Amino acid sequence: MAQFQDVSKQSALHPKPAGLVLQYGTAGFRTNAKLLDHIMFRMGLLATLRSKKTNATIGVMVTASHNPEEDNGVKLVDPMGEMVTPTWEGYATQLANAEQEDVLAALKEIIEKEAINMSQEADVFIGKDTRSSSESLSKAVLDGVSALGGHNKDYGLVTTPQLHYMVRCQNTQGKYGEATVEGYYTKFCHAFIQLTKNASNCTDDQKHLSVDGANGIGALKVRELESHLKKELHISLFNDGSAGKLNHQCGADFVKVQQNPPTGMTVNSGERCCSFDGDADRIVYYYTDSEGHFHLLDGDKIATLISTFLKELLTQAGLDLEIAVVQTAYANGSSTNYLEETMKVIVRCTKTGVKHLHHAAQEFDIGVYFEANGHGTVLFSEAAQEKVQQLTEDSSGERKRAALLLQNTIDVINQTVGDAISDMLLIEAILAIKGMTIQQWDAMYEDLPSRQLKVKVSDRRVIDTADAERRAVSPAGLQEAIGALVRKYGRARSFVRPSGTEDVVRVYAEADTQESADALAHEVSLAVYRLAGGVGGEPKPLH
Ligand code: 16G
Ligand code: MG
Repeated sequence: MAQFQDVSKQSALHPKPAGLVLQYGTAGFRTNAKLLDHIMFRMGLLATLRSKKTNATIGVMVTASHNPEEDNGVKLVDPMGEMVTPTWEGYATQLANAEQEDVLAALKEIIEKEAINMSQEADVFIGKDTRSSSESLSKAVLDGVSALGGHNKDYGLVTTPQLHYMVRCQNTQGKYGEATVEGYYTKFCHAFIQLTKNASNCTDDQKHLSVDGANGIGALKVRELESHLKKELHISLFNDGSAGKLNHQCGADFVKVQQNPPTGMTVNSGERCCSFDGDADRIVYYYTDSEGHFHLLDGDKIATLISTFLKELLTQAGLDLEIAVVQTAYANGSSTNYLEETMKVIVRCTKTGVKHLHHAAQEFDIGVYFEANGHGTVLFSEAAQEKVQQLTEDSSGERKRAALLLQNTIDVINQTVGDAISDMLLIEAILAIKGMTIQQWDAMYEDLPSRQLKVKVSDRRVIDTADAERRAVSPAGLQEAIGALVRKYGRARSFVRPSGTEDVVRVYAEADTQESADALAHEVSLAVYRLAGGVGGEPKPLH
């Protein structure tokens, strides 16, 4: 077929470095940008096949999120705006690793296995972050799409969640919103303004928020967003990309891991601040108190605020809907305890990675999911959304008010994936409606001090975990060693897991004091080093 000749010709222009092996991991492919040209081309091919297979628009996002500027990456987005399925992740890895002369065979194998009708039309949406390498890498994706005769729409610079949103809008014939950047702002800002209308005694001071844009795409998009907010939110934007380097000592990942404010930002005592990550799918909040202490409000605190708000609204609306919070092993023990014991909501724990949380959240009427690192959103089942909609029509008084608030809350949330912009609008609306300060929000529960470290080992796959990564089942003796160390400290917990994005083993520890959490993390790191084949001379845990 002529189609395949084009693939061969184009593929030769995007050669694979011989012997290079990469894996479609938790967040797609991610590595140094110089190694990714052939991957991008091939993901253009694969997205086109996926589109033919599903008879729907597929998304391809070029970004390496919070990684350094030199890296890049790519992720496929399925028709409803969710992560691509595990089977296709497998195809992505196979196609990416086929040697140059085997690309066509690898492609045909997928076509055959999936019984793809090649005369079916294909549509692919493409987006990219602000990295200097993103421009040419996204062109390579476009080459892949056109080599198989697919149509494309290039959104250019967008956040990852914006691209997910576009894909969903397109495949639901506008039911979810309009598949344009303007449509995105219109939908979310309209819902935000409807929500904050109810916050009559919110002062101008309370409407102020400092945002750290991580010198990335989120900063550009916050600028665009501002004009749609009608002064309901006053944003001071820092790390807007004009001077600093992407993700360098700033952004949500830096703030969460270092437990410090970003550089490049003025953090006035008591003021509400937040940080986005490099592709704006994560957000964390923080402030410093009058003594200069830093207070982080991470994904766990965000999930707690949102689920409390939703639960109150459900009670006021008299709606009997099941609400659950989905977390990972990284969730602070205090948050889990508070949610279960005080809030009385169902709590589920899944493996790290958005797709696992998303999947678990789909099992409830309302599933609030957040990773401690600030990635998260809320999913509402079709039935739940219909019940809320019905109630806005059938009720009056307090019940109607609650139903309307619920409906606007549904509309301010990007249900496709965690979204820093949409999460920020939701959090700001909740604080305004409840007349709550960031200090009051922070005081809902007190985090247990925690520490995260990473250890280099010769092969991190020797670590195998169970029970949503909370227990190490191999290598032999490691879990026992962790257990013995944990017992030395008060209210302590620790687990280890191989990273899905870096060649390291991650260590997490929490305990009743920072000193204990630090000591425990250090001791567990040494145990990993000893039992799992640590490398690099003197065992030195890396931050
Ligand atoms: C990726 C995941 C994130 C997870 C992180 C863990 C997605 C979209 N992103 O960034 O959810 O927390 O990996 O990284 O799934 P790690 O395996 O290196 O600890
Ligand atoms: Mg990200």
